[in-house]
Amino acid sequence: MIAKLSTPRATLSLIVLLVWAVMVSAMKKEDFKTCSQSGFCQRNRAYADEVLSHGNDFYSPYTLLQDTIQFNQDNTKGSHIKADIENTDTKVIFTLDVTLLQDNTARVQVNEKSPLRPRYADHARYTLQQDPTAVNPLKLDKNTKTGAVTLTLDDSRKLVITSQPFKMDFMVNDVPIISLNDRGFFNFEHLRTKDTHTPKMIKQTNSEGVMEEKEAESEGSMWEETFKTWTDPKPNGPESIGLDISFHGFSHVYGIPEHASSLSLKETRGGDNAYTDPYRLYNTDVFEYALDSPTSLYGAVPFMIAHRKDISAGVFWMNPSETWVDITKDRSDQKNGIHKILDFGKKGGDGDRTTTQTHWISEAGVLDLFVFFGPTVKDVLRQYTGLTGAPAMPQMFAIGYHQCRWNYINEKDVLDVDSKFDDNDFPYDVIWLDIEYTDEKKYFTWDQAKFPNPIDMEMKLDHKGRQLVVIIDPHIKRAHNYRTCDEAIKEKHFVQQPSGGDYEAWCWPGQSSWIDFFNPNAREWWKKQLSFEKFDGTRENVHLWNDMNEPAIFNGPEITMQKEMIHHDNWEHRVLHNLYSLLSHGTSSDGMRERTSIQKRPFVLARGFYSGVQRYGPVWTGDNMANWESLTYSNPMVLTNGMGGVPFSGSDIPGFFNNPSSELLVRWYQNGIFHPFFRGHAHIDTKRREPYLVDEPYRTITRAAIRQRYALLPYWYTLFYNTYQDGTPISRPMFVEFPQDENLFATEDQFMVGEAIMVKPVTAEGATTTDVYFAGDQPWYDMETHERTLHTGFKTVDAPLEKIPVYYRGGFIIPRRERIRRSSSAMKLDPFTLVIALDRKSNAQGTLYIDDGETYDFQQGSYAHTAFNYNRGTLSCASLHHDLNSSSATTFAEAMKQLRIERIHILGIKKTPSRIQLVSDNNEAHSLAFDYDDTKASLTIRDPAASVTQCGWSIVVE
Ligand code: NBV
Repeated sequence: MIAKLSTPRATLSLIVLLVWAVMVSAMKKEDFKTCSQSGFCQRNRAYADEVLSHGNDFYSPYTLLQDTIQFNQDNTKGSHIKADIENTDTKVIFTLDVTLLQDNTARVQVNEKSPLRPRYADHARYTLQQDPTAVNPLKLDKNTKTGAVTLTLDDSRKLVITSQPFKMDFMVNDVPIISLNDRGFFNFEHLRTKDTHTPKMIKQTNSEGVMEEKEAESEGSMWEETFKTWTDPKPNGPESIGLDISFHGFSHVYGIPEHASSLSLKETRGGDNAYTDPYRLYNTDVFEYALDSPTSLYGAVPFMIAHRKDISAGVFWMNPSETWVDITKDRSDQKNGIHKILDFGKKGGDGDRTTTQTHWISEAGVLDLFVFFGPTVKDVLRQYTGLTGAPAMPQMFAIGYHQCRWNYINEKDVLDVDSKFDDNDFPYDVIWLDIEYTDEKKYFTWDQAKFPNPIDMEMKLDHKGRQLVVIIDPHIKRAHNYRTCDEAIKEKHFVQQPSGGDYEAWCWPGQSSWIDFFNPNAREWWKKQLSFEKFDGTRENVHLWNDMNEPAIFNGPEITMQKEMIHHDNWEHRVLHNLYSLLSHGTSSDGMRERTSIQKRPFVLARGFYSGVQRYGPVWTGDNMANWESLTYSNPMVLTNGMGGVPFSGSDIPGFFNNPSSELLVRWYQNGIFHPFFRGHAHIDTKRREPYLVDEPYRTITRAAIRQRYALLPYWYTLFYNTYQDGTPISRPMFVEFPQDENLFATEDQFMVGEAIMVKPVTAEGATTTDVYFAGDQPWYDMETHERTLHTGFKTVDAPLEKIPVYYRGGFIIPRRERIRRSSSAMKLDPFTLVIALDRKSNAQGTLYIDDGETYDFQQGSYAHTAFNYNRGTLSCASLHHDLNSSSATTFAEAMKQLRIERIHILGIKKTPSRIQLVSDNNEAHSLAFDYDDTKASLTIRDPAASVTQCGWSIVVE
């Protein structure tokens, strides 16, 4: 590498890289805070310990003041229950505001009534898609004796607010499923000044046996905090919020990405195989991140789902400051008497007796919590994405294969790689440029020597229907005569230091400043930078990648921004850290959409993320390693993203750092084709590893895997449309489809893609067999051989290198496109193959969604959404269009009517049919050719030529 870097500029790059590498390669877990090193986390854990040490004698000091309770009913705006809460120890008053929202959701907000200065409460404006719609309770009761307030949502759901001590129970059929402050950990640190603060003292016996009083350890971190060489001045003193949330009768909780941890979250304070630290949510760039760890990573979504056989529920702790979540499991919770009421004895086993207790701790802001009643996992995800926004519908190319590397070095390199995909018959859609394409990491510029004619290069790609993604990071090089920097300085678009002046620190370009995405002017300006006029050398087939947006800062504490830095409106970085990622991503995504007169659905990949990210684009699991463990963890990580309302994600294939073996490369591709975001990527120091470079037989096997992804694009696209409508993850945990099967509640090495496909990726080196769990009581069909399995439970199946254990689920119809093409755009008019995987009663159903694959016309009705139904030997279809007779629907269906079914496989059909006929809508019938394979009980109907956009026909198998 050194030999190639001969110019002064290249030398600077090398120095930056080396400095960074030296700094971070020494970096281990000890370079990131543990809870005990994070003052507010330590204080809240200590508070919880103290509460627990008092056992049943403890009473939370927070009391709802009964005479302040107000019920503001408004038939248009819904109703609010408002009341004051007093901390009876400190006499500080807080405001409580409880609202019931549409779709079985409740919101609980607590703020200080008269804070010394406002606390940051403006997060909802960025996090939520729009103001939630409040509704009125069916009934409101106030118990005059106890002061308890009961809000009745409907026949089965209630919310009970207890006043002394303050507690809230969310009840289903009169049994609490979720409780707040059940254990009394609620702790709202009011704003104060150092002069008026009375430190907490503890009594201790000194070495001479004399009792003395000294300041509690927790006092040490209130006004200033040091970590390694960093001192956080904490000008506002303590301002954290802690609350316990119990999930009664639930032994499994999921979500709160991003961690390299298990799907079913682990305990963090004692218990089997427990972590010792809470799960942390604080966007950070952790070099060579550890697996099986609760340490924070690039993204933070404080949303958790609890699931048990009969019900699922969830909570969203809407707070963008640094947050920690402790999880413990109480295996003998009898407190609420729920075990007497619920019928646990039967099949549930011990799992159901467990209450998962969580403790949420945020550094600043206000308490703003949503509770989702479910009752299914899919309901909870719909309720959450109903608030934080529907996952964006991507362009079709976005779900094809992406080829990335740090870096394709020049135009020739890009075009060479592009043509080698064709020469080797590998389909792909997008090629990517990492940071080296720029002139000295000055974003929005090109290195003229390496990329003299980017537009030409892009046109050549476009000619083949392919796209280019370029990286743009949120740090801007401090350089003279660099327009972007000059303008940002002049117009004050950078984050500021507390003492005034632009914040400056060290990142890829050397000395840099960070765009303040909280400043509306900076956002508008940033969007303009993405326009064709400003971003020279880009055209319509160029898309975006926002890396390092945690934000990552080489010489910042924990590789990020000092918390005392100042954003627009004078807010400290501390109060909004995790939102920075969301705003940078969102602004780029808006800018990309606005740059064409006919708006296209933007494609922007980001690394840092926060709740609401699903509105803007995909994320990935960051800088993983090319090893088997990282491949294994890519599955719970992607599944957890889905459970966190972030359906569009994937991992770097086949591992970012280091060189993979050919076997690992193959297995990673075979796994990666079943993750929504499908991209190959590599660190600059690794050997070239485009999938066509690997030796035989690996090359052929990898090609087959990528082709399998392309064949299933119609199914994937339909799933993306489904998640756009209701937030259901695309690659989803098994239990989402089989919610009653407790064997699956912690399953993370096998998953569903949609409702109809089950994958058991092979993630072990040298494996030639694997154990697959066949769930439910319907048949499964091997995707490759079409062989049927009627087995229920575990079964060992052959899984030699060329085999991906993947199965169609009986009862479903899966649309495919089987013509081999070089990219998704070339498949646009290809006919479909339908796979009809029959259930035990010989029925099946499925859907297909089609639109133009790029614009927003689908929102005006230009799409076809077709339901296929195979019942008693007849296949028919019907439109699911929301406005079937609208002109946009009929025009689209007419224009696309040539999209036909060219083949049908019916799997699990017991005997050879005597005749198969296509009956058209005017009742004309003609016979269709077919083949029947009695060893596999599978039938193939040849070229029925039925339209997928215009129904009315039926295919009758006699
Ligand atoms: O831009 C360089 C890399 C990028 O390839 C990778 O995907 C990002 O996650 N980037 C991080 C910067 C530093 C990598 C060590």
